[in-house]
Amino acid sequence: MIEKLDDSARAVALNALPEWSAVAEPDGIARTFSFANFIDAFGFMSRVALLAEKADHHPEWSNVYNRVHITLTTHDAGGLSQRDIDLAGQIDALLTA
Ligand code: H2B
Repeated sequence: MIEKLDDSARAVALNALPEWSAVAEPDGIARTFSFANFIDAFGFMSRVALLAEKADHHPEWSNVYNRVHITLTTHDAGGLSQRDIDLAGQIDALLTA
């Protein structure tokens, strides 16, 4: 069973993910991404979808034209877990690749 991160683990993890913010409802982390247009945003979502499926860990997200808002939370843990931190790092890496 995957566990929620404790306060000190959260602090360390968020420090390493400066573009992400802690959110309370659901308990997780969130980031908004902006692109030049809808096609670039949707292409990014496709790449995130492949990462999510590979990890069996799926985002809560929305898309409006060129923006993608992603919240990562772990339903099985009832809140923020290491799976969210790992997926956030992989998502960030898509943008620097
Ligand atoms: N995604 C997220 N965000 N949290 C989960 O707890 C989760 C998931 N659990 N994707 C996975 C699927 C689980 O339901 C399957 C059965 O492994």
